[in-house]
Amino acid sequence: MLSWIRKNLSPALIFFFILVIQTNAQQKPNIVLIYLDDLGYGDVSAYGVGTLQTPNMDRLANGGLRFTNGYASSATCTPSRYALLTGTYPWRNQDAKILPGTAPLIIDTAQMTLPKMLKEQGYETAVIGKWHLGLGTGFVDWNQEISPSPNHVGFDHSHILAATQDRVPTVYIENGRVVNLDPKDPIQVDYDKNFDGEPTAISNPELLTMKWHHGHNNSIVNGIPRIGYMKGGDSAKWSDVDMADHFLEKGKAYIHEKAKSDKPFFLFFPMQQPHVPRTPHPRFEGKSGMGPRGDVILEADWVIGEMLKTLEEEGVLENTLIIFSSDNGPVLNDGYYDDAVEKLGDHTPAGPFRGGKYSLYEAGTRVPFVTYWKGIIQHGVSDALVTQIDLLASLAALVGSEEIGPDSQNLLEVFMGKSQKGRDSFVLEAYTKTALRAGDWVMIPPYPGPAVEKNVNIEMGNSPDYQLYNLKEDPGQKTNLAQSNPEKLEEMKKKYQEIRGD
Ligand code: NG6
Ligand code: CA
Repeated sequence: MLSWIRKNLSPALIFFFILVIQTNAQQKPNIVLIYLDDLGYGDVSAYGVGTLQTPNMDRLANGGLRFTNGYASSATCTPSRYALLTGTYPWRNQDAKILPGTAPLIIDTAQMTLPKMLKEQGYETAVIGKWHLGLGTGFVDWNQEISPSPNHVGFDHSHILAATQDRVPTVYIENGRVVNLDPKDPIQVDYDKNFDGEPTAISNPELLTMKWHHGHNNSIVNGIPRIGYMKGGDSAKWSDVDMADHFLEKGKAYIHEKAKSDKPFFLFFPMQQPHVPRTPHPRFEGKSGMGPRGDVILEADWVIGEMLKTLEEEGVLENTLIIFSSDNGPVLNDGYYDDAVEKLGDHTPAGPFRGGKYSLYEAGTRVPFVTYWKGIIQHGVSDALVTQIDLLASLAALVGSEEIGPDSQNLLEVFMGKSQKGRDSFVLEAYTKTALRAGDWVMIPPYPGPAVEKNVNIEMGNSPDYQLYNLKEDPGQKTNLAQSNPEKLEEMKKKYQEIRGD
């Protein structure tokens, strides 16, 4: 046989065959991206700052690589998700801001995305959870197939909530179709005006089981007042307290099915906790002693544990890279009276950082960030500067693609724990304002607006003056060095302008 091969095939051809055999043998890992909503740096006990205990998040953080300088691109949801999936700074896209439930899809269907890149490399792809990147192209008819949807930007399968748990429509959408919709009770959604005769939090406060604090006084669903007006679609409405179980069941079913496939899979699992309204299943009610915010974090932690168990049961945990992070920093009162402030106790959701969700200060964007791959990534802590924007180029490098995305950097070696050399710099975004992190420094340009957003009680980072902080010496951003270190300030201003290009 061997001599036949030598006689009849050229050495080049033999080399080619060996290569083909080798490439097939190197199986690409599954990738599971667990992405929480408003979870703070200090909400994960492995980060060692808060008092809430999150054993399953810790299992990832302590068994994998825990980043202390890991950033969401933004201090709010939509822009962070946009950057994560496209590898593009969200401030390059004016539409990448908190979207209503009726907003059109803000990812161009021609644009490269993380799931598209993985699909090109042989992956099966799915998103199960919160979307909040818009749907359709303009007016959406929720009673027909909604297009474009996640299925048009790289996901083979999608089972989502359109925007946020506090925004209508309060229904699940699978592959562009509202689930359990009765055609005789069509859904209508409007963000400007109510439908005649429909109760709202203002007209019928007696129907409320949760009180609104600011915003959130439009349609009432399951006793909870929402943002936006909705009529019809009763049979399709989700149950808030069952949402965690619902997405878990869908996530588990996906893993069970795809673990048997010979293709690798990518599961984007964006969870709704601890975003408002915080509606823990009764199993978790009162469990944290911190009110619903703490309870839903424990619920999310349990869900993550169940997802890990499912990967183990299927025997694929060793061949699965898990990435765990959050879309922005923490907020306590985000529009409902739910005891988040009153029952916080000693817990510190923002960790050692200043600000929170919506803020240019660190707690807005510095989030829990973990890479975990059993048997491959050695456990440890990395202080390298990494951002979610870098996942596109880095995962591309992992699976043999050359896609990079405009602003994404290939930090694969860093994510795998083989290098400590992260990014040099990064322009973070908060509520359409931006600031520069470079090395140990951060520079926040002057912005008008209140220093503290009263409703949420968060320092926004607005100031008439330039702000400059050395985060290594002063992680809490207490001492503004703009006056005392003018050279550094100039250097940072220059770099910021270079990146922003304006
Ligand atoms: C704000 C909401 C807040 C939350 C946020 C989006 C009000 C007053 N506040 O406009 O409750 O829904 O949008 O959060 O309506 S995010 O995490 O999806 O960006
Ligand atoms: Ca969020």
